[in-house]
Amino acid sequence: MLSSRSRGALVAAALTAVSTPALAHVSFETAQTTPNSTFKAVLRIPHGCDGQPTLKVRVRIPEGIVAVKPMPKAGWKLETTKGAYVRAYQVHGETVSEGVTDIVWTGSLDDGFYDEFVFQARFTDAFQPGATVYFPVVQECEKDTEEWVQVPAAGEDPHHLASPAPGVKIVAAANAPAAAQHAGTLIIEQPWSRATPAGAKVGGGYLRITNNGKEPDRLIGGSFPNASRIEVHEMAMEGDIMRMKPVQGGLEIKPGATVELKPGAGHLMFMDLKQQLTEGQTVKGTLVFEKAGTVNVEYTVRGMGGAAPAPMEHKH
Ligand SMILES: [Cu+2]
Repeated sequence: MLSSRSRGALVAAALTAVSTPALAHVSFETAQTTPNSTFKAVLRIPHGCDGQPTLKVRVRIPEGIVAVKPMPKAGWKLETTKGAYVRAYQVHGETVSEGVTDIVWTGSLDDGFYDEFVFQARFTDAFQPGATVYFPVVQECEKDTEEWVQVPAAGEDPHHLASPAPGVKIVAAANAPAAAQHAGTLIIEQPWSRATPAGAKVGGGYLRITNNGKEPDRLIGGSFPNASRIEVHEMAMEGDIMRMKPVQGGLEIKPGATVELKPGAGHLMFMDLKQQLTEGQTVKGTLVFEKAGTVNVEYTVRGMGGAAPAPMEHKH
């Protein structure tokens, strides 16, 4: 059955030479992720049903997507349905076999307005790079219902569908991340570094550290080949300027917390680098924690990218 909006879209397409139906579809702001990663899904609702306001937005969670947490939205009632998964999944070393299967937001969104509905979800390794995961979405309006549930057949262009389900494409991690490493109560994930320009004296180190213990631990240093030392840096405002500076007494990882060292935030600094870091390289180093002790890590060197913290502006 052709919904009223689809008929409207066909009329619109007939009237205008430049038809961009994809823009009018329900879609995700970011439409790709990697297996075994947590994804922030931002569902975009661009219009109501043929002029009517949207009163409900329902999202069906496909099998293989776990640890779903919708974000509450001011003015909207939020409900979830939970159920058993078809099979069990491993998430951070724990087995999960049930969780959210449906999310429903109830409120009102005028046809003339646009809004976004957010949830967090973990993509398990049930999906391989190249696959697209479709989330059926039903938009209920005063009289009509828009069902964004169509899934393209193999080889079919999803843009040709009238009401495609929004999808998220699975891509391989830029560089296959090393398996999570356990050190005492700490889990260390995805150490990486950035390629450095020729002659650069410093490099950055990034990773994620989770403390599953009951006591805080502190990252106090480490070693890196061809660097005279490692510093743990944080970003801090100095007047109007954001600068990096060494963290006094080491970086605390509180019990239950995950600390992400990343560009533009806290990071490791490899000082007095004597060798350039090149993309694709892996470099072995160590991290030293107050309680967990010395941990061997292997950094994957990624491309220089655009938004690196400016290491040349260092003040030491
Ligand atoms: Cu720094």
